[in-house]
Amino acid sequence: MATICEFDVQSDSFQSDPWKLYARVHSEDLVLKDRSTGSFFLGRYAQVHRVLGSSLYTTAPLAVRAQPVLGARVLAQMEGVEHAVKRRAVLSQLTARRFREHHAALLEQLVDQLIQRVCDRGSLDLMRDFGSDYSILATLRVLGLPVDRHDEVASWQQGVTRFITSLGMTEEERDTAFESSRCLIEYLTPIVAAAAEGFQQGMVSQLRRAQVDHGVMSVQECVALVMNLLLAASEPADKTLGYLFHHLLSDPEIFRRVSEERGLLAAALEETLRLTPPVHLVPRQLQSEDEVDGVRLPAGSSVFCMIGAANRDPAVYENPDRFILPRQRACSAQPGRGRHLAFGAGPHICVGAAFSLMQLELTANALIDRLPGLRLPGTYELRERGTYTRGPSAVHVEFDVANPREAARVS
Ligand code: 2IO
Repeated sequence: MATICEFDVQSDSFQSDPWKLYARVHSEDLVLKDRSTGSFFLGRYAQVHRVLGSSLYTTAPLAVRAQPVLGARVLAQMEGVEHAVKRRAVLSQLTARRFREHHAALLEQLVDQLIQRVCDRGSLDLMRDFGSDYSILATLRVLGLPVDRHDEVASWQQGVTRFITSLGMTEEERDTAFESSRCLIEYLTPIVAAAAEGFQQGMVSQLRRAQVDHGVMSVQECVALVMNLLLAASEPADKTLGYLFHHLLSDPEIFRRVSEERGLLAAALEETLRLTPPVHLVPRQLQSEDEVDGVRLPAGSSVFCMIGAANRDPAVYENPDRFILPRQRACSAQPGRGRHLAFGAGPHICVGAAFSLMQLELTANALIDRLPGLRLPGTYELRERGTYTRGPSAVHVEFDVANPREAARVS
């Protein structure tokens, strides 16, 4: 039987090191309850897997978190036929074939361009000098959106994401988020409206022309969907890449194996997502009273799934805090067969999961190729930030520069 334990989700101690409390959730079988909001936080794998797969727990929180800043409902708020049809429209744009034929070469080019800027330096911060531009530019390219105003788009996108992933905001922060939202909607609306015309190939055009229900989506619905994709694709991308290289380079033997046998990268990515998922919290609302391992949760409760905790559940993963390559899948008796929950689970499982893995694998491969002798500096220590979404604040790396002058001239 689990025990309720009160905590403060906004406290410095939780935000600076959630892992400590996650471990206690498992060792003491705790259901956490936030002191100021009364929201419940569940962290055991089986609990999270069940909540995400159960219609008792709805995505109603997104009506307050996402809809106001996106201007219409996001995919995860939809159900039944509407959900199936729109999800399929998005999925049809995110296949392995489309990746190979439409996106792989462009993404290679983008990574090349971004590395060009730094490859004569011998050291860089993967987050600041690569990841932040990469995550927005790669997303814009995949969506077929213009890249010329990427800095503004990135900052609007961040404002909107901050609202969606907030755990309490000041009046001023809310105003900034809504201002970002207005700017992003104003920027995207004419692009989306024009996208249906002609025979344009980009993903936004394809979505705009997709037949949903008995017609096409309204411009507003399509803008919301594009914003949904924009932030869901870019917010976790640099964080996952940063963590991947942190884990690989922290153990030079693992990095050597992966560099020599690139087939291992896919497993390294999965293990990265398990051990350090970029999205830590997934919100749900309980429709009618429920019991979780003996603890009664009242109808209407706000419930957060703690992905970072569930992914380290010792009942599912041996040595859960270690990066193990390749990690054997947990026994098949487990719900979800022990697949990590970084992409969620159930009907709203991440629609971009497979595509993002292809994209990140390509990117990691290119980085390893273009930055020979990649390693962490002697004084390296991982620092992270974020509670709802979480990532490294910096990943400083060093690499060999064969002929610095030559490299400088080329760039
Ligand atoms: C956009 C939190 C970055 C999603 C969200 C309102 C819905 C959904 C997620 C992820 C990541 C974002 N939720 N992506 O947790 O699309």
